[in-house]
Amino acid sequence: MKKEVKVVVTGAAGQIGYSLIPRLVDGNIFGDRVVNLSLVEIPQVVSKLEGLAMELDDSNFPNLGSINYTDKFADASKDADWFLLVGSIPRGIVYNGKKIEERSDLLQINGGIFVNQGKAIAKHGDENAKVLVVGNPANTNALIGKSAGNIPSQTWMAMTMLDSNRAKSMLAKKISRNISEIKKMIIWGNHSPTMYPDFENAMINNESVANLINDNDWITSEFIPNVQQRGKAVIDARGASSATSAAKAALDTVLACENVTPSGDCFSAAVYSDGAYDVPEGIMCGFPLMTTPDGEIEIIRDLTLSDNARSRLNISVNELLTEKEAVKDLL
Ligand code: NAX
Repeated sequence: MKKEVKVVVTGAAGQIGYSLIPRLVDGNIFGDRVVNLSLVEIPQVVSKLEGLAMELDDSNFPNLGSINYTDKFADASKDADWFLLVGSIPRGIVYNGKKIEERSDLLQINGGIFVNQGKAIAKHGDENAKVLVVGNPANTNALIGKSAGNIPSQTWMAMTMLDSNRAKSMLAKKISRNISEIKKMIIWGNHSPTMYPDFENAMINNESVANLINDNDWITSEFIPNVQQRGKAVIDARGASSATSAAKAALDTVLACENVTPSGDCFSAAVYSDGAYDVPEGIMCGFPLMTTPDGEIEIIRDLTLSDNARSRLNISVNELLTEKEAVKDLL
């Protein structure tokens, strides 16, 4: 294993970035390795990163290596091991004189950004680089980025860990168990309100969580919709989208990829579909994943989906196919 790790974070001056970046260098994610940070922002904002760099220095993190900040993604990408692509243009802002309200406009604008980032990662990133897309629409942004470069040894993912963490929290509260006991909490499909949080494969000590709950009404009328709509609920309550929990989920994803997955567990992220579970090839879909002893990220293929789960997954897959169609000129 390398003694140093280089991590690129885009959207570094945003609210997720502020919670995420210090925790990348606190020793909990990369252990003893020195963490070199390459922080990326748009030109209008990049100077603010000087303040963040000052705060990182002042925090006395023993594992903090170099800090660079730039508005040039390709420069930031050189030999990077990890890319946390948080930055994207949110819905509702005025961009090039037009208010961005439609999901299709959002897909196009962010898609253009992810084409360039995908090319730069393929050209300049480490050949085994891992890429986690957080910026929405995360699955389709990741598909665009991966398609632009397409280096098979680099791993592209879109984040669904926050949805998985939210689901675990709701299940643990319902059955008064500690959250750490819940294993195999899989999010299938798109990171959107069509996602399917799979309560049927979730386990506690080899017991099915679904059996322990034994309350189908709660599952269908509270658990599934509340996981699917949790992002909106946080926005309604806080007046801003999830930030510290999103940062924690990004860190949890990195940690899951950096460590061999314990037997009997898996982690959630969207990866490129190769036809597993009959999901059409060529979309970024949420699957159950494991990290192998040689550091590969693989889909766990031996789980069972009930008819109900399958029909919910199909809805999300169809949404991903529609999104793919909307950006086909970028692929
Ligand atoms: P903020 O608006 O606070 O920050 C985003 C930052 O990205 C801004 O500083 C902006 O200047 C920068 N940026 C935009 N385009 C960029 C580019 N091309 N290169 C570099 N930087 C760029 O948003 P924040 O709350 O931090 O959220 C960031 C993204 O995460 C949003 O797209 C949001 O929708 C998404 N989320 C995804 C989640 C997930 O589970 N996948 C959950 C949380 C969050 O909603």
